[in-house]
Amino acid sequence: PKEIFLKDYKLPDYYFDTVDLKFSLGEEKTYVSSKISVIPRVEGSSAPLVLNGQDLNLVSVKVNEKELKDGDYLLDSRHLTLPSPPSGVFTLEIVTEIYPQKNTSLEGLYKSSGNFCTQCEAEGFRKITYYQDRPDIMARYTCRIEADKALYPVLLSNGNLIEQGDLEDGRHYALWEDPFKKPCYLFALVAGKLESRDDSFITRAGRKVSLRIWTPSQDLPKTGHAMHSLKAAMKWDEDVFGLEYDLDLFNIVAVPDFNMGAMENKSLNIFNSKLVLASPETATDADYAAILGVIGHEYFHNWTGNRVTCRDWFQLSLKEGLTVFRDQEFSSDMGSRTVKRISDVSKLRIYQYPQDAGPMAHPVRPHSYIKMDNFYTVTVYEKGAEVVRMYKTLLGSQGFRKGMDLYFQRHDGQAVTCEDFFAAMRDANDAEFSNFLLWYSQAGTPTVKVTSSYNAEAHTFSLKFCQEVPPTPGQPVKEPMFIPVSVGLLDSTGKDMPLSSVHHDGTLQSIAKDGQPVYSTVLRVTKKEEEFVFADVHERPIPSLLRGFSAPIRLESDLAESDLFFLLAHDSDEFNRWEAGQVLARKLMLTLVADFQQKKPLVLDPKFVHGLGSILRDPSLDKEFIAKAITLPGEGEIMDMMDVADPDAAHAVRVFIRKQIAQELKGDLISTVENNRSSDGYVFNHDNMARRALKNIALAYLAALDDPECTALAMHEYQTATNMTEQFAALAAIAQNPTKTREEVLADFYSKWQHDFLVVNKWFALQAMSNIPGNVENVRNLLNHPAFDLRNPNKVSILAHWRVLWFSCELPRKGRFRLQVLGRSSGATRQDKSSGRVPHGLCLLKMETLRRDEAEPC
Ligand code: BAL
Ligand code: ZN
Repeated sequence: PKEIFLKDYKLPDYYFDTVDLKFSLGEEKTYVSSKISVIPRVEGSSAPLVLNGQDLNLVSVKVNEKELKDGDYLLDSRHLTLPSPPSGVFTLEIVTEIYPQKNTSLEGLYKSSGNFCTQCEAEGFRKITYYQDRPDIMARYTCRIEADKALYPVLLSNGNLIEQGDLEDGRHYALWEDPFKKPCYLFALVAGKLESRDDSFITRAGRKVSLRIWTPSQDLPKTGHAMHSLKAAMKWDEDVFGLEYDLDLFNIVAVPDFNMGAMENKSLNIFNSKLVLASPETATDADYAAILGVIGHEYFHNWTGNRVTCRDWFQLSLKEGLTVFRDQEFSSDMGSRTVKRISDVSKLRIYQYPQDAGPMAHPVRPHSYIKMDNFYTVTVYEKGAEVVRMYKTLLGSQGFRKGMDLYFQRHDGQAVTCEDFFAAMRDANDAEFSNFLLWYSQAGTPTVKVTSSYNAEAHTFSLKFCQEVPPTPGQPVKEPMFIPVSVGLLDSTGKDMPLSSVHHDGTLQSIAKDGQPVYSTVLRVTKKEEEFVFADVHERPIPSLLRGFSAPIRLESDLAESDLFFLLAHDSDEFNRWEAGQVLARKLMLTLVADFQQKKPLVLDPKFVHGLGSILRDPSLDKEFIAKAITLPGEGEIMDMMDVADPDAAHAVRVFIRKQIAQELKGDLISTVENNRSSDGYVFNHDNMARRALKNIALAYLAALDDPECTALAMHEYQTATNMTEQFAALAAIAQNPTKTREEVLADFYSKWQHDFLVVNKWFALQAMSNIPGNVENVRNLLNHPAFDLRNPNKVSILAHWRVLWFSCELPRKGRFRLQVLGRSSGATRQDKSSGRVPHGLCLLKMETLRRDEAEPC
């Protein structure tokens, strides 16, 4: 395969207007006929028409109803070329034979647990028929499906069902018509034994939309939350963006074998079952939240991705970054905005920052690719969402909405670029964005150093910024970026000061709006070095910088420890309260790492424990926020900050701090567990989730003590739990320590849930991530467990938690490591977007980071 470059993009020579597909599904083979009306882009053109195709058996080709003979076309393993098509509009008819039963790639048409289903993004349609498989070919489709009626009673495709009936030999058919133009990556077909949960939604214009979620019949009871999430998403998109659903039917199908989380095919979303099925007994709060977010995400694509799609795959973030931003906002509005932001920023730091700093660093809009599937990355998705968020930060909610409205007004029904989105935002607001587009083209996480000084005589407060964008592969030298930095200044009582004006670039700019005081402002940092001087500041303030994490950067400030404790206690920006605690914890952990390395005794700063204790006991705080605020940064984050990664030290220090906190706050933690039990049934809402989150983190801390009282408490919680969130948290607490109880409870959990593969997957994941001594052998044994299947991507990615990496995997930036092959699969598959890599052919690797005194890596 050859490398494809963004700079080489060319408009297609031919457009497709209508596409009529016919599938005759069989047990041995499937016939696919397509009838396409082809329109040359330039009238009179006779350029060759090159169609993509892969793993297809060509049966026939007709042009204007005349069958072509060998020699009239060229065929190789990847293309069908018509060297001299007729000039003007013509009809192309192609018949191919394909073998879905043998298709283990989970791309194109394949069988999943006895049902036919498709996955066409990014380039799977070429495994169905010969086609111009590129997103800027948008056409109107019909799809006729014929299949055995007993085996495949349900036949689904995009759009509206316009005809169905019986055929000879026990077969039947369904004819679907999609009135909206779409690229072929949004085509979908499902055929199988499925049943649906039916509901409906009345749009704000009063139209009734039928909603159906399809699963095997035994799973139907677990689709209630997915349906609730879909209706909430439809309402939210109307309320927040004025976007209404555009057909009378919306189908979701859940399948167990699926490469990604879910797929936004027009009106026929296909989901990995784990993101649809939930019941209180079998799914955790995290599962419920993931379902809400992903159902929302796929639904939101109907406008951001389907109605307006990408010109080419380099523009992937145009739809994915924007749609992730939209699903983040949706989840924020359904729960706690601060907690959602903390989770999203943590994810960015844990997964995307290492990618941006490693050998796989690439811009939000890559410049080239070899296989597009490898670019469904955390950079395109999560950093892409941060780029969209920055537009909103700069323009405000109303300005952002104006930009979105203009984007749809200009581009509905088109395949467009990131520049088109930028232009809509700029033009709708008459905004001056200078170098903002660099966020799409420059890889690497900018580091911004901030120094502050107060002039008591002049009553001014200065913030000096110095930015550095690190070199990344292929991009040794970078331009300064456009960085929105949201700032507030706290007075000595912890209140936000009113901000009146700021000196910048030789001018005094007013901050106050319409005579009203403003307590937070967004500074536009655009140069390598830049100073902003606030006027009328009557006492030395404590600055709260990068409020709400207003840009995806690494911020290094000169705030003293006492300033951070002050922000932790008082900042009105809750995200920054959490952030101050994390910065303090990171500093503390790094100091202890140095002590550990120098074999000094470890001593925990009592101020830190006191700070956590006050948060834990503060009844005015949201419980989920408390749970986040008392969670320590991960070992990976600490290693990322070390010159030479020392995993033993990072691990030992984190274990030490957890144990110390548990010892010092034992009474508070026990009462936190006891006071946050509930005898009511499971409810998925913020208050209940927050209560469970706080109880579960308290239990996890207590388990670090490994004493009989805490083990008994965890056992009690395990035995009395009425929902998976609490049962699993108790199991995880018990499983922290390598005891006999651990083995017994793990065995008990498996025997209870062995019939439910989604719960068994959790059981695998818990053990895969464990830090108990000898866990390598344990995971090796799990690979041979009867419930583990290397061909199922869900199961493989579960063991991937255990630092099992992928062929094209991220490697740590620092330190030395040893890789060991634990297992292989030949089928192509890919990991979901949250974890990044997308290989073809899997290999389970175990990565061990070597201590400095260990032998050379193999
Ligand atoms: N388009 C691929 C799946 C998703 O991001 O929605
Ligand atoms: Zn998406």
